[in-house]
Amino acid sequence: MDTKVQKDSEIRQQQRRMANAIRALSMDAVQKANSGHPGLPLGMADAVTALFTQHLKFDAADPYWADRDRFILSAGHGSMLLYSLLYLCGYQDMTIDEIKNFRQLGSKTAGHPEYGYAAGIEMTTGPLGQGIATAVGMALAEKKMSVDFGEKLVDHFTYVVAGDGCLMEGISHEAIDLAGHLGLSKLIVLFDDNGISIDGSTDITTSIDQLKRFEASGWDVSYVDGHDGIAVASAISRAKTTSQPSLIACKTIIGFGAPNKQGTAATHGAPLGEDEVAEVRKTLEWEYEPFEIPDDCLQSWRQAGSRAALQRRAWQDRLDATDRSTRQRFNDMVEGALPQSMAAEIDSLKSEFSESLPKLATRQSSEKVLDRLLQEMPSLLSGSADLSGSNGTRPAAATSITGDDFSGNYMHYGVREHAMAAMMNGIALHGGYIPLSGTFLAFADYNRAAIRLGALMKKRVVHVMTHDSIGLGEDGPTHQPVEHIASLRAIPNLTVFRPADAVEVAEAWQCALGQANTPSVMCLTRQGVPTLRGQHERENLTARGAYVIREAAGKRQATILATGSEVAIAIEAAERLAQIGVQVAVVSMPCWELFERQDEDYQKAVLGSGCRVAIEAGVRMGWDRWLGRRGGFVGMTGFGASGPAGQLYEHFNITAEAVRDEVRRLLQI
Ligand SMILES: Cc1ncc(C[n+]2csc(CCOP(=O)(O)OP(=O)(O)O)c2C)c(N)n1
Ligand SMILES: [Mg+2]
Repeated sequence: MDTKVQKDSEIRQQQRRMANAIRALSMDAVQKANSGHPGLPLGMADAVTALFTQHLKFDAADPYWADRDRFILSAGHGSMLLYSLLYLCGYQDMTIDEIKNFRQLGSKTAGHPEYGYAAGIEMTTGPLGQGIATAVGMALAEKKMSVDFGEKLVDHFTYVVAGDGCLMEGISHEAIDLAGHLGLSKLIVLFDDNGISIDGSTDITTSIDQLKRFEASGWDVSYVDGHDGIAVASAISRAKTTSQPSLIACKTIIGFGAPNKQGTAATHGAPLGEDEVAEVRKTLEWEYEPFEIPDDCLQSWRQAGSRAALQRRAWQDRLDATDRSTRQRFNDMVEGALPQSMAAEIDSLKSEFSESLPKLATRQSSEKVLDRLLQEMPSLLSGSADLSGSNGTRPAAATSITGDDFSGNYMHYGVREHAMAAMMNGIALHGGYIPLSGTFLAFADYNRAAIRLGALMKKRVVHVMTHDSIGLGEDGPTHQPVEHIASLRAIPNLTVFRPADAVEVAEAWQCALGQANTPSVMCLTRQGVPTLRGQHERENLTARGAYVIREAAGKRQATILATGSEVAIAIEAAERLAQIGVQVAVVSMPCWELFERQDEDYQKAVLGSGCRVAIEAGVRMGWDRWLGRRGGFVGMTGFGASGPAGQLYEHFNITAEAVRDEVRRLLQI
């Protein structure tokens, strides 16, 4: 044997043994938990061993190093692959006990990787397709950050492991199309090309040529034997040099090493069984006890985990040597700090609005607010899914990002709401930028999967959703949201804002940007609304969630609760009631979730003890909790219709008269 062949064979043996450590931990953990997915970790062990031991730039001792490569397990069901890697590489959070507690309550090793549970889990995955789309956002953030700060500070790759399922999901198409268009060359996807999903062979559901699909989207593509670590490593080496994002299809056998089950869907999502686990040990010549990793193998892995320690220190030196103001800006952006000037900007906008009393659509006042904020905050990254003008997310201060120039602060996401929302999560997860972007509220369901994940991961992302009711008029029922606000309010850890006027819009932006651990939805009107807050107040009243915007002249007999464009109608109703001697207060409720956080005394004082009527141009669902025992509701009970907005409000009886009559009915007067 010549020396090269001999060396290759030694490397192969060592890499296979390291990969087998992943296989053993994964199958043993799944077996012990008596649930989980061994197929993917067994199948992809060789490929990820090549990635983690030869390419991935990370230091297990400093898992949050800003310039680390990101690794996203888009196929989240294969979570034991990630947990094994983190343990083997020496991440402190991931102990062998955590591995033994796979899928148990309170462990860091949840069924699917959960962001925030352990360092090294870069995002929550499980809903297929989300990982790859989110990774595109991370790669975009990396690219922009490296343009803004230079490659000395920012120069890392984003790696993804995606399976057949992730690539079948429609969201993957939006994401790969945009990644190819922007030429995000530091995005590298390892496709676990095993031809198996839960129902069996993928032959039964697809005959697509993934390489051609990616190629047509502007990607560099290659195809390797996923069990040949050397081939995978060299494919990655090559992928790193291209000017396009890269797909490396790794042909693998699901459940590799399980002699009776490999290559079948039986290994996808069930324990292999004690007998088969014993057979795997024989096949792989892995003679160790469950959860036992021999010292030599563990040491090789730990070395891989600290491979980049010197690189990290050199990076730290470069950061330390950077001029003070750039360094400060870099650190602030990575930490997500807001400039101190933001509060003053919001205050001055509020004061201007209160003085000039504009009659603007809230999407327009939002545009004015964003114009100011984008100038003040280099960390804001705005955008829209092809509705820039409609959403008001592209004010004069915005400049577009293109494939040739990433210095701008505005992303044209194209008509890709699913991927846009996922990418926004990726931008927030990467750190550096605070993403905000828009579409119509009626299409919020397209974003919903990612909004939910963002809420679960506690990331600051602002979804601007305009045309927020029948008030949009002639575009008709397909475009008129009815149930959307209610359904968004149902998502935990999501704040849904529906500001009533320009002043509340400015306040809502301050609230949304001020919450580092919560995504927000900004529901904004297409139609003009009057400015109701004519008296400038420094306090951010929207931060209370709800407040009395018009007090009753005498003893309060009833309370009208309203949001957004219906607050003005509520005030009109209150005035009509006052004319007939009925004293009611009007409460503006721009954000239920923030109101929930107020103490009981405040809530009681705002809601009043008498009867209540709510008005919102949406469905009633959810409102009863604020209405108490005697409550009425004025809103929608079905889909909208096409017609001028004013006529629609009359047609659906969302009027001051309807509110007045409802109050009279409840008060029996
Ligand atoms: C959006 C979504 N739909 C369905 C599922 C349920 N599910 C989990 S894994 C899987 C099959 C995935 O196949 P593949 O990606 O090829 O994984 P492999 O079986 O090769 O490990 C399905 C349908 C999911 N997790 N997310
Ligand atoms: Mg598969």
